[in-house]
Amino acid sequence: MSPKKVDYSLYLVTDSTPAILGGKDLVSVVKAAVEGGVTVVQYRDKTSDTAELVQIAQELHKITKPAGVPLLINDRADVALAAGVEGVHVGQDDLDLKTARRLLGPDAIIGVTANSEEEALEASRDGADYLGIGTVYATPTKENTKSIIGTAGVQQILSALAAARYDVSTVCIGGINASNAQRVLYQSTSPQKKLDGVAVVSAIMASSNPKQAAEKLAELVQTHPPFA
Ligand code: TZP
Ligand code: MG
Repeated sequence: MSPKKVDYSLYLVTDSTPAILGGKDLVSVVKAAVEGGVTVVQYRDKTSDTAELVQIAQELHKITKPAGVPLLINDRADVALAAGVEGVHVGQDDLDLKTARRLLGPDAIIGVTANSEEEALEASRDGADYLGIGTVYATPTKENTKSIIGTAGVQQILSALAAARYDVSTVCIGGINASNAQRVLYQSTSPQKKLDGVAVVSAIMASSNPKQAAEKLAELVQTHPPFA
């Protein structure tokens, strides 16, 4: 699949749990984050029922769409379809990529979580638009993750994708914040293939000032030192 024109540089994954969101309102936080410069939003909500998911996705879409920011739904292609958003993000244990593609069509943005070279190569071969590579660093936001691969693991996956000549887009996720975002981008990049961006949950969703947090991260990812 040829790459779609999507800016993955600052990818926000939402979290509605009190531990992250605190007393804040999800829609207001996403609005602030979009104003601050996030380039993709993934609506990730493990507790709402289907009707609520569709309704909240539609609310979020009213914010993201005018800003030109793609909205993707975690796990649920049916919700993405019902809400009319741009795509879906699936993990290894979710709906398989080929089925998601059949449901959503060639123009949808479909991302897949990849923890290893094998998972990354398989998802790329099957037509993922982007890969969410991780977990980079251990994080309380998602405790039941598979192995922590560090930036060296991300780099190894990028090298394997380059060797196989896949031009799939890539972001990495897990424990990324303003103090390590540039280091993650720098250390993860392989000589043959660069990361397209970083994905964060708590660095924006748990912030008392999500707009400012997004602005800071956007500046960091856009100004990280250029490298070959
Ligand atoms: N997938 C791998 S780690 C993670 C997800 C959804 C959570 C990342 O959260 P944070 O707060 O950015 O570390
Ligand atoms: Mg999932």
